[in-house]
Amino acid sequence: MNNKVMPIRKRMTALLAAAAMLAVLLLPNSSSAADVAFFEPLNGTNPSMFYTSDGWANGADFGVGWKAANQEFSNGIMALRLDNAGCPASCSGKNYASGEYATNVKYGYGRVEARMKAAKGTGLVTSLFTYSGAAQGTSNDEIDIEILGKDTTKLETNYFTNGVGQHSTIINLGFDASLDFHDYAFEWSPTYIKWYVDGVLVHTENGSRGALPTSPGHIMVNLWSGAGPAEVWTGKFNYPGAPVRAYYDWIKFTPASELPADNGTGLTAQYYDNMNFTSLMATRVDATVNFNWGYGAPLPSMGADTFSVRWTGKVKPQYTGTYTFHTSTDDGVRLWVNNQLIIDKWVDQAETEWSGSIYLTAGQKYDIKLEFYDNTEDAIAKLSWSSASQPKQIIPQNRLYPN
Ligand SMILES: [Ca+2]
Ligand SMILES: [Ca+2]
Ligand SMILES: [Ca+2]
Repeated sequence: MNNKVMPIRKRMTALLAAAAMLAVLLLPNSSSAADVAFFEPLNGTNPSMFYTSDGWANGADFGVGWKAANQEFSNGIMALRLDNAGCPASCSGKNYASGEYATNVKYGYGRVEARMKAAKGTGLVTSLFTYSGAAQGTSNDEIDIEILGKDTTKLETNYFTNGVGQHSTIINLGFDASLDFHDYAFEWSPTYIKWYVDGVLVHTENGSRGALPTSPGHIMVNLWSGAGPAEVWTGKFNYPGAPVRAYYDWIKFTPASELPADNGTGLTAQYYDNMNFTSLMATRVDATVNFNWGYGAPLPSMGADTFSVRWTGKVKPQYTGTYTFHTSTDDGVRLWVNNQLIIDKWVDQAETEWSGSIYLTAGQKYDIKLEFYDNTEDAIAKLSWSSASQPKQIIPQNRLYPN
């Protein structure tokens, strides 16, 4: 993609202009960086931590004005709604209105994550990003995840350092981000930015394309339509006649101090051509266990039925407490954590979720072993976790170790 238009920067430049008179109102006490983990479940507005953009607009690249009324909460999900109600008169002069939500304070090095479902439609952008604003003597720093509505099977990564961008990369997701919720994350350190989708590392920047950001940023999400110069990038938005929405289940931040010092790479996977762990065909490292092979075979060298897979290695939890591990498999499954068998459903079954719980201590590595077989037809194997502190998600690569 020849995406050399960088509407975010322009938007933010415009934001700065607006902020000149609105900063006190919009971004109270926003100058200090936070190094505190949070998990925001998005059950409702949380003004102690987040602000909702309201009553202003960005620059010419944006077809929307921000309105608090365009943020909705229902059943633990936040929707940002793009519509044309009252526009342009009550939409800051724009043809459309939409929603934006951002942390009150800035966050430094660490991992920014959200579970979200993107809006589909040419011209739309669904985002998760950090934004520093200008500091004394510098311009904006920014790290982006953007899903363009014109092709929701792709993700665009980007970063800006002192206002300098041109670091865009297009990632093929392998799914349609507008159909289901998925986990999106980026991890920011002095030496790299790593982007993750459903826990799997999909892109790394190490500064070779230009210095990495150094300024802490607000963690932000928004839905907007491109306008003017941005249409080269977003495509031209035509309002479909009804509101469109981007959905967010949760937003999470983990400071670098609470991330694994040794980022995990996944689990060791042994693929067997029989259901009983005989006839080993391949050994490899799988970043996560999140497979739906359908009626197909996991490897070209194997049959599509009567096979088994054993994943082994270590898992390192972020939190101390009782973790629940969830398997979703077709067919049989057994899971050991810390050498305790916590799921034992070694039977033919259509895709079924099972769970088992165990108490774990943050930062410790525990043995984990997952066994799986497919008899006939569909073959599915997924491994998730959850806890009081941990939103349910596919166990991410950075917390799995092959040995
Ligand atoms: Ca939620
Ligand atoms: Ca099969
Ligand atoms: Ca099956």
